[in-house]
Amino acid sequence: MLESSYSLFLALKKMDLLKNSSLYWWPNALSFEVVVGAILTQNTKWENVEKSLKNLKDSHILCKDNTQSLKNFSKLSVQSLANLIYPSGFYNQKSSRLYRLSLAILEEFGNFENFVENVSREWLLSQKGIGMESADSILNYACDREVMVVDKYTQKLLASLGYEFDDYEEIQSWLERGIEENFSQLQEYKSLSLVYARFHGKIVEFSKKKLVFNAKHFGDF
Ligand code: EA1
Repeated sequence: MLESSYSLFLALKKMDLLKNSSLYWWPNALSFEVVVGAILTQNTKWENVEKSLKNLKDSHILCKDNTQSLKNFSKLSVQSLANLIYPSGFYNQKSSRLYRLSLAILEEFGNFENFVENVSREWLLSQKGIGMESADSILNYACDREVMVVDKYTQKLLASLGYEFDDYEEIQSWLERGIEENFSQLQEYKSLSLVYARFHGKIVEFSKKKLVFNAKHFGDF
């Protein structure tokens, strides 16, 4: 058994899994694109999400101005949005969710910057089609909050290491606690939120490469 999630973080860190990624791992972190990606990636592979995001950018619905993007989404017909996000599946459902979410963000927060500053996990979870993984992805990667995302890869990896957890939030607390308690040893990172962002990214990249741990990986701690 691992000492804590910090041991897992250090073992993953040595593998240099994010060498081709941006700082926060999630492409275009801290933008509205993350909100869109968090919905689109539900029940599908990231590679399919990238195709939908490209369609949205090519048609200028998703642009550099986050609040303009929000307005574009809230003015689009659900049918034309569905056509653009066809590659990532469940397009009618996701189109409706994205349309309603964009409208709700504009109504509640007025613009993207105010959303980033003031949105809560509870508000996100009360929106149709946003579960804990989507909410936490938005909080960490779009809003730079100190929240660690838990996904299927994370659950499988911890199970393979002999951990049994009752639910999502128990896994999340365990992951966050080990990092928080050792954050003083992670001075090269400018913030706790950045460590969580990269930690989750490392877990996803490790899992996608179908790598496995052996005793050697943890031997140094
Ligand atoms: N997988 C590879 C992902 C990625 N960037 N790169 C991913 N899955 C969910 N993601 C979000 C962002």
